[in-house]
Amino acid sequence: MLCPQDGPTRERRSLAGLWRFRLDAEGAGRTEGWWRSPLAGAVDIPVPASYNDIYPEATVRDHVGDAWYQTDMWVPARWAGQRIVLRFDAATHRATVWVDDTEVAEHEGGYTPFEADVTAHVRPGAENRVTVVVNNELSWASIPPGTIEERPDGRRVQRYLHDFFNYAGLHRPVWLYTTPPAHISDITVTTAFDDTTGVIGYQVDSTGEADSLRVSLRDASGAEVAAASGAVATLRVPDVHPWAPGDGYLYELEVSLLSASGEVIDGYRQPVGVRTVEVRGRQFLINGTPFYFRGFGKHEDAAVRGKGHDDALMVHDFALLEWIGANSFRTSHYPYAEEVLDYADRHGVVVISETAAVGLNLNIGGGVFNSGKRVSTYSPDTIGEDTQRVHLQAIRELVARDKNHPSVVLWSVANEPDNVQPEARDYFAPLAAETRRLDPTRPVAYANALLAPPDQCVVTDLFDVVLLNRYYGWYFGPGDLEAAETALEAELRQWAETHDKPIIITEYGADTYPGLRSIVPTPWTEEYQADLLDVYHRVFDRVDAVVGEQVWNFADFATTAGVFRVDGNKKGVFTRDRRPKTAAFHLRARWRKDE
Ligand code: GCB
Repeated sequence: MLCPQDGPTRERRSLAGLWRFRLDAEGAGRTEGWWRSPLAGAVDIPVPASYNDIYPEATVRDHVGDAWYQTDMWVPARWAGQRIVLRFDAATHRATVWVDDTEVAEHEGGYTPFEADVTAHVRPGAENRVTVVVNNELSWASIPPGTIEERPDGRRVQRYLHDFFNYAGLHRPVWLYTTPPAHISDITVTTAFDDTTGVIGYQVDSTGEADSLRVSLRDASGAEVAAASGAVATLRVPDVHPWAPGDGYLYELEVSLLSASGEVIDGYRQPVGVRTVEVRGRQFLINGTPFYFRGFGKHEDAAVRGKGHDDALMVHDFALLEWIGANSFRTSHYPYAEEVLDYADRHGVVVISETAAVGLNLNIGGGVFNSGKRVSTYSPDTIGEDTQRVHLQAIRELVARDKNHPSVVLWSVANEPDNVQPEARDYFAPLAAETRRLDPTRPVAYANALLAPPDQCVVTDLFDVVLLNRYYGWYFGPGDLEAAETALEAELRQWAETHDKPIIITEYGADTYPGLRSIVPTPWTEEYQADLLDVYHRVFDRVDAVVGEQVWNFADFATTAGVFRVDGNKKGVFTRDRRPKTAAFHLRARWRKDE
């Protein structure tokens, strides 16, 4: 799916700003037709942002149900004759959109874009009303899943099995943009090497009347290095400059749709990073060279804006990643804004791109395990066919959006699902197969929680890489780092012996209250977090199959209140406002030791 872009044949308008907003806990708006007129009793709401923390009422923060957004947009008169598209980069978790009185789009899934051709519904040279109802309810048929508890006093409370706050709203930019009626609708690029020559395959999909198609590949200085014609072809670039970790070198593929007289009907510029990814035995290779992941699981999370995309925060986070010596991160636990992937592409940061399938596990809630007997996760009334159908669609939309990003080297189809029950295999086999069918160029994995030793997990063989989230010394044996070291090493060796696959530790860490200090090992102190990371690192360095370490978490983040949480999850190496804890300096010393 192509991003909106400005260019000689295309123009885009951001609809960012203050919109009208009204909560609708009773769901009255759909029956009363609130899209038909200016929203009564509306307040201002910023877009993009989560709405939850903008106003100081618990009824806003904890709202469950529909929330209405509305704005008026001017469509330039010069756009007459163009194809006009309304695009939402994200509406969490589902939305219905109207232009004036007409419904133009409906979308399920809170972290991938959707759009509608609104040419027939807008009036160029006039003001048009856009109304969006965003719904934040989680169910067994949503990704992520959840349930709603009806309280005797009439309140509805959202319950979920994941450990981050259920922020909702229009989290990412909203665009109104044009393409010509005949236009380029999709581009798929694959890259390989033939010795030092880059081999770039492309496929262009287009819609409408055009005579031919031309592509030109330019290097970063703008010089043409290869050209071809036709919708599908291969380009060869001698002495190619590869995209590599730490070297975000990008070429640009300019695609032109031509009329019979050679006039450009539509043009699109697609950045291209030439790189390969391969899993060979217990190695993860980028451009044929073993790669070791250093970095974090992150969240899109900040004060006030919640999960709202913010360029200032994004650039700051990347600067902190560089400062600390990280070369990678995982988009835990949902696809991040595409701006983040563009940035990672341009700066050579490696990304594990994850779907929003988190909490598919009734035996664990956000890292905290149920005590006692295991319950059945997979059943017609819980994680079942409906969940799987929505999950498959989430994978399709993720791959469609991220397939051309060189920074993305691995798909993670889920975080910590139940991987022990036999039904897990029936649930995951089609997902792994579909991900590979959609993208044969990248390995596929899921992040595994400590529920099953390698011989009891029923899905590992379906995947290419073992991603492990481990909390020895925290949830298991809190305070006992000696026991943690022994147990971690024993388990990692068992994984390495049972499966001939690379292992990335995608989570390890400890909640840490900034400023709490202690001489003796004491959970929640800054020293304990730093010591725990040091212990894990000693073990990683002793086990060859470990090809990566991603600390949980980059920064403290908001989550559901509970006795395990002090004003959010505090496993950040940085605080929520991005100040370093002691552990940050330990990581920097390790990750930048060769500089
Ligand atoms: C996990 C989850 C993550 C939690 C983390 C924790 O295993 O994957 O979402 O936030 O543990 O801190 O408990």
